[in-house]
Amino acid sequence: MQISRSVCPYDCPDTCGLLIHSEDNKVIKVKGDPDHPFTRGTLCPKMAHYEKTIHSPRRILTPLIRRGPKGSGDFYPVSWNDAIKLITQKWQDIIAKCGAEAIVPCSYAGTMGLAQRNCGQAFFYRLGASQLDRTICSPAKGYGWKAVMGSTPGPNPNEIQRSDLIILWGINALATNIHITHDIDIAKQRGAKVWVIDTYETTAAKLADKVFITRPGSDGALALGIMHVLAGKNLVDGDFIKQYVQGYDELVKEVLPHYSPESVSTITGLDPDVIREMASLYARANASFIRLGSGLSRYGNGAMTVRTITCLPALVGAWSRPGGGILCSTSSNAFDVSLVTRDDFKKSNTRVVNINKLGDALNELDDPPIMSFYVYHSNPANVLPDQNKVLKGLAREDLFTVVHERFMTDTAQYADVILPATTSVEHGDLYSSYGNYTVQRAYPVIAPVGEAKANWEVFSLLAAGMGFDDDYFHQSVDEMIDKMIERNKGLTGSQLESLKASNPVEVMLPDNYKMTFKTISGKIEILNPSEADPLPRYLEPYGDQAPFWFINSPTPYLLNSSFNERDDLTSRTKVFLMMNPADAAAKNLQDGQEVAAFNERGEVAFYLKITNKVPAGVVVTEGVLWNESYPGKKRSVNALTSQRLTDKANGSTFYDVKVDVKGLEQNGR
Ligand SMILES: Nc1nc2c(c(=O)[nH]1)N[C@H]1C(S)=C(S)[C@@H](COP(=O)(O)OP(=O)(O)OC[C@H]3O[C@@H](n4cnc5c(=O)[nH]c(N)nc54)[C@H](O)[C@@H]3O)O[C@H]1N2
Ligand SMILES: Nc1nc2c(c(=O)[nH]1)N[C@H]1C(S)=C(S)[C@@H](COP(=O)(O)OP(=O)(O)OC[C@H]3O[C@@H](n4cnc5c(=O)[nH]c(N)nc54)[C@H](O)[C@@H]3O)O[C@H]1N2
Ligand code: SF4
Ligand SMILES: [Mo]
Repeated sequence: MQISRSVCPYDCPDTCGLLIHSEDNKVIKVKGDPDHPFTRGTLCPKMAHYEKTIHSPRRILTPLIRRGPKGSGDFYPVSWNDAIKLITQKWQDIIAKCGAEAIVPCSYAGTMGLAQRNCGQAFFYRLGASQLDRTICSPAKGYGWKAVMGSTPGPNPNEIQRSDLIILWGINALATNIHITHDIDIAKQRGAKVWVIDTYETTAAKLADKVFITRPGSDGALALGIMHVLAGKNLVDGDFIKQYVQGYDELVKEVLPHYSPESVSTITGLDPDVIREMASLYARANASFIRLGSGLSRYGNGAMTVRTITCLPALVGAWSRPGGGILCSTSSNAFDVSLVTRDDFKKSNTRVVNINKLGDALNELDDPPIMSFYVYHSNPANVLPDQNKVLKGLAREDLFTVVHERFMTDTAQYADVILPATTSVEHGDLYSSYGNYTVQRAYPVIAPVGEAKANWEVFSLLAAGMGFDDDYFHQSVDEMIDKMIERNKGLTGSQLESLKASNPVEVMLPDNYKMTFKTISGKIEILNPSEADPLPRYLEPYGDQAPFWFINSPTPYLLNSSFNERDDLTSRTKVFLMMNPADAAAKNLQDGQEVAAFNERGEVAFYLKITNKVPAGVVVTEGVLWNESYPGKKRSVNALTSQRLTDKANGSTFYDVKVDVKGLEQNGR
């Protein structure tokens, strides 16, 4: 048996180090790497059995071509040669008739490796295809942070160990960032307190001393209410503000008077005395640390909400002490990804299609209409908002759809051509993280399963088929990774040796990084003159004309729609709709029965779970499952979500959704 180091390729802030145990070209088991500085040898339930994904009987093993009508899932196998020939001929026809912009790529984060994730961009730029604005995740969160902190790096999560008040705000850390629990435990042993601020009592509540339940989309107001009390009672750090903060006086004068605890209470649903208590405990903490999740950024006011919360540590001077601050995300910037994406291949003026609006674009875009859709490491039929529109688009008989996938997802079912994709142990890559500062290189551990090929290999074949002779398309993925490593920023000689050997390497932050504010003024910018709204204020979310907010948050057992191939995991995530007992009683609904959540965009069937963990006026479902897992097997959670965008940065608004709920007769839909 051989043990090889590798990295978890999924879209998760932890980016765990893995030890892959393999024998005879098969992965036998997968363990966490104890030498990884942040994840320290433990894994989540998904990757603890990654071998079940790698060797799943549901893997697609050969290229396939559609035989039945669109969406029927009826395919026959073909050779790679024939598949590539078919695709490139079809594209040449489309380009001749409609121009290359009629071809639209769709990718997001099936793999996070810098080379395999981003290499498709270079190909589609070179082709002159429509560009994709990949803003599905949390660009509004990034925008909010930048508006206050500029390009200041996010703090290392290990700061948590030295904090005495840890606030998990809009993050279910036990699902989406489980390894910070290690740092939280260390802090707790030293007496730290933990708060959870969420829209319902998530599993992370068990880590917390206090749980605060806010109305969806209201957190910006809550932050302003806390600031109102801090300023009013002079609980702020005046010296810090004087030296390091821009715009505190303007905030106090022009904004905070509108956000008394009483007025904020009507927005958030929290008692005014609770808001006062939050402010006084926040001020009293020596080194408060906010770990801000993305949940609250996925609203029509998401960027402004994050911007407002990001101001909080400045008022109490938390940045100046070890363990204090706020972490939105990290970025080591050690590698230059433009070596992979090749922005210089971009043809000027090619149109840009927003990923969140593909539902409309696939059906309605004109001049030229979308005639071909190429999907790789993404599952748009399940993960994009407004599923009914997306599926209607994918069902167009005149749309030529190619899906490069490992499994028969709801997207692959609608393909004209399916190409089999590798898992991360079958290809090489270079990884960095958005939740810590570790970087790592991974080499292939086993040969590709079946005839699977990695993203880079497929783009090389497509480039050859299209007659592109640029040197770029003739290199190997190892050469591309070598180039990124050669041109690294900030790695030492011994770190480079370590990277070569596939060891996890922690990029070091400068000593005074937390107090070096990389903004135009050099200060924390509560007042940012380059913003249309120079000061933060509360904006309302969109909502819908329906009675219940619809929170659709992650489960620990899936990662977006990945891992749906695993019965051992999907059997643990039965698709519940959680509802407060009073709301269920008012609607005469029983625990366990089938219900439908519905709004103007669609209807989805769930099993009802009546629970006090969810407040009145809110319903919750966890996980994005394939359609087959929902009662009725027709639609999944995103049939209810909307294509509307965030206030800034064109982000998704997955949680800014309302629904009504009705009982369903068993099997009587
Ligand atoms: N197990 C697992 N891990 C994952 C993922 C997964 O699907 N499963 N997804 C990965 C990806 S792509 C991402 S981007 C990250 C995202 O991970 P997080 O940053 O944790 O963000 P979300 O999962 O969107 O939402 C987190 C929490 O926000 C809460 N929330 C929703 N609206 C509000 C609000 O208005 N106010 C407050 N205070 N809370 C609110 C939700 O109830 C949820 O508990 O996780 C990654 N990790
Ligand atoms: N309702 C709702 N919807 C959401 C969210 C939510 O919280 N609620 N979260 C949103 C967020 S934050 C995000 S980031 C998006 C994520 O959306 P996506 O990035 O589309 O993520 P996944 O659902 O994980 O789908 C990735 C697919 O890539 C395939 N894959 C994995 N590795 C490879 C590879 O190397 N090559 C190829 N070709 N394929 C590969 C996998 O088999 C999988 O089917 O979803 C969004 N959708
Ligand atoms: S999904 Fe996240 S927690 Fe699980 S192994 Fe991967 S990086 Fe670690
Ligand atoms: Mo995401």
